[in-house]
Amino acid sequence: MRKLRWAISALIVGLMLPLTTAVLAEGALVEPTGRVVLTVSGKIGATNSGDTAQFDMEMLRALPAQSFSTSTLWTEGVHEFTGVPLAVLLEELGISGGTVDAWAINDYLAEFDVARLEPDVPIIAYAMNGKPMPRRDKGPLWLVYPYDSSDRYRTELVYSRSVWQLDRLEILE
Ligand SMILES: Nc1nc2c(c(=O)[nH]1)N[C@H]1C(S)=C(S)[C@@H](COP(=O)(O)O)O[C@H]1N2
Ligand SMILES: [Mo]
Repeated sequence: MRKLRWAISALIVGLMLPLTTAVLAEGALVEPTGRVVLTVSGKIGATNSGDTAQFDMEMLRALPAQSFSTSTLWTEGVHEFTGVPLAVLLEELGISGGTVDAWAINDYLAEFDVARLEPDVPIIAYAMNGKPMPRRDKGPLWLVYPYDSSDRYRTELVYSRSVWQLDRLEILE
């Protein structure tokens, strides 16, 4: 009985661990130690650098990850993409509504309505086939949808939101 209870507690803790991420330490965002790949600004509830939240790869990898395999308009064949769902990252920062502007290195911009985001889609992909993506292959961060899984992911709007070389998110009202 003791053992069973211990096993159940261990199971519960095990299930909860992925929810309490290593990124938020006691409600405060940890600081990046590696190269900053993503900066979130605007109406955010957690910061680690002035008014912004900065992420290095390690911090992104510490968040709950999602993977799927799909072809894309911009790559050959089917590849596995891994990343943190945009909705998950926003939730970590205490963002539950408003608009998100996603900016690329070249100042390309796409807009998202937070309330209409799916929980797992799109992902901020940081790996393709388990490997980091260099800039020339649309990395290091690329907003990717599972295009092959449904025709609702094969629309011009979704394509236009597939921001590669993503480096900034701005949270607006
Ligand atoms: N960084 C970045 N991502 C981007 C774009 C861009 O110009 N820069 N174009 C978007 C748009 S509007 C579409 S339809 C698709 C396809 O762009 P393409 O016409 O260059 O293939 O990528 C999207 N992601
Ligand atoms: Mo487009």
